[in-house]
Amino acid sequence: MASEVSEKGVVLLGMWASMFGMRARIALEEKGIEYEYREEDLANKSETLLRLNPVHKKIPVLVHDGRTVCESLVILHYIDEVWPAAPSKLLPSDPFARAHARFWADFIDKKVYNAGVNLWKAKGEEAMAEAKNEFIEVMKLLENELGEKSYFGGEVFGFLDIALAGYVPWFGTYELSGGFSMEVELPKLAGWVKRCKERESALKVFPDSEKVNEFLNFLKAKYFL
Ligand code: GS8
Repeated sequence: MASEVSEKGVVLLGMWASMFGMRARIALEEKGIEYEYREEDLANKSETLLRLNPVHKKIPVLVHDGRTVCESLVILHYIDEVWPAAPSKLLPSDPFARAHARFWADFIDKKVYNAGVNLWKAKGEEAMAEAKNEFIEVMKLLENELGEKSYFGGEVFGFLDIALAGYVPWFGTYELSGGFSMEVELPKLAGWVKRCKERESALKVFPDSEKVNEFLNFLKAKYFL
């Protein structure tokens, strides 16, 4: 793949459909940081990826002035600490509020991904009903956390918003797989999704929903059949 990563500036190794990669890209876009984006073929990982993330061998990988940061939430923290002012902090300044945002981001990592995969994999009415209920239950907890706020960060589209935003392009696949509507089941969260999709960062980063559906069908054929 591409040439060596330069010693100066910001480079992100990602994959267009990855919720984790999208988190990092949205954070960079929200902060208005100039960066070079390198698309990885995960079926044929670049030497650069294997060298820069030898532990997990996964994207996203952020390289800043020749130094590497791995893991999407760690990358979000790093971006927020290095570029705190532009245009606002992603994490709240109050330690309690910060711990609270981290708790829910951790909840997303522990619960949302698996609940989504279970929906894609479920076969038969009973398994599907169970997966659907589990997914909605998990998302209801997030919806309660959102409450009446515009964003999880209040008026600021912050750390937790970005942690969940990576999943937004996939929500349509969960709805299609489970035969439910987020608008009906999770109306406040559906409002958040709408606001999220309208953001400039999302318009730049989110792939087309049709392309995501096609990619899911490819994954299903490869892994779930
Ligand atoms: C997860 C990254 C990940 O799973 C994070 O950054 O938050 N906890 C990590 N990346 C996937 C692509 S998205 O499904 C990946 O790089 N997979 C390659 C592989 O597993 O070989």
